[in-house]
Amino acid sequence: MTEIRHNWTVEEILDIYNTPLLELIYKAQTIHREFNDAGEVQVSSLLSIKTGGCAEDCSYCPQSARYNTEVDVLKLMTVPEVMEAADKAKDRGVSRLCMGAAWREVRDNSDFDRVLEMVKGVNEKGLEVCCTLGMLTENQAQKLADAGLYAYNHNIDTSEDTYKKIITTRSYDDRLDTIKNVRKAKVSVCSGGIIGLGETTEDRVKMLQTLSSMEIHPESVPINALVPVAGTPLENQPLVPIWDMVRMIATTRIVIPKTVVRLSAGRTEMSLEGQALCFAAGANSIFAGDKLLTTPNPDFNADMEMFRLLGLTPRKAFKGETQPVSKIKEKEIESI
Ligand code: SAM
Ligand code: DTB
Ligand code: SF4
Repeated sequence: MTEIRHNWTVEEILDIYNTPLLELIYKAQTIHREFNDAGEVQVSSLLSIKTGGCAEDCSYCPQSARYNTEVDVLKLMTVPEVMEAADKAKDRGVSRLCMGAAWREVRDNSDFDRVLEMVKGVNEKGLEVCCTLGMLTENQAQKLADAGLYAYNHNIDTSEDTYKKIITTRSYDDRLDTIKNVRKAKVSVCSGGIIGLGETTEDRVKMLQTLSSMEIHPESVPINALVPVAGTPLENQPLVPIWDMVRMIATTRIVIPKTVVRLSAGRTEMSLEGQALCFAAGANSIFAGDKLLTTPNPDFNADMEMFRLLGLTPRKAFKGETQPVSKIKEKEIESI
């Protein structure tokens, strides 16, 4: 039985990342099978409920108000609009709806009240509800939990050092504080990052070291390949080689064995064979639907055909990612 560790060192993780590729995939797949059902893939749908005009300066993001991109600034969607999108996602057999807002942080105003209504409505439809709304206080996290929020996405993106170069309007600690607030509210944590920002292998490994050293591992870890968007400071970044994506996914699987590893942004640039290698390396989730937040994603039917080819099946909602959050011992929460 492989032990779940919270004390991985950067050196150990670096050694894993640099293992000969086929051996790395074998190790990751072996660990994946020990902890998870390797034939099952969790499918989430993304919905941008508040698009563009964000106050932050994240260098990768087309939604920052500071960059001249083609993203239109839109107001917060209405509750009926969101309910319609949720019905569509449910009809497609998606188990989770992730609602994203281009906000620096949540404010206690009528927009937040509306988001709480959205969370309640989507939850009542039997879908797992996820939100990604920027920074949260403990109280806001609790309100979301009370409304029926299942998971909160808040990425740490890269290493602390590189974070400072990519974003100047908030700190790594701000990110970690929000994750703690989400934990305290007993909401499932989704936190990962982006590769292809110009970071080194060591930065990638340091990000995984931070995630794996959390007292309770994130229940899901999205690994995004940068989608370089015209108008952003990172528009000319070269595309991430598929081999880096495979290594990153395999390493995540090995150091955080029970988590749902999400093969996230960047799939439109990946071949089916490349994605198959990512699943072999332990990825067990995707975002499906023709759009991510503002950039394209593979066609939904093409993804279902990929599942058929690879013999993968979408996971049902509420199957329990790792440990149901409600069962996390009070003691563990208090010690965070
Ligand atoms: N504003 C909230 C926040 O920053 O947490 C939520 C939305 S934000 C768009 C969610 C995540 O999308 C970011 O943390 C980042 O990891 C990812 N992301 C944004 N732009 C991206 C891009 N061009 N390529 C890949 N991932 C991207
Ligand atoms: C995550 O890690 N990736 C998703 C989701 N969490 C919110 C977002 C990817 C965004 C890609 C750029 C865009 O479409 O705007
Ligand atoms: Fe705003 Fe989130 Fe984009 Fe940063 S990543 S600019 S916080 S929407």
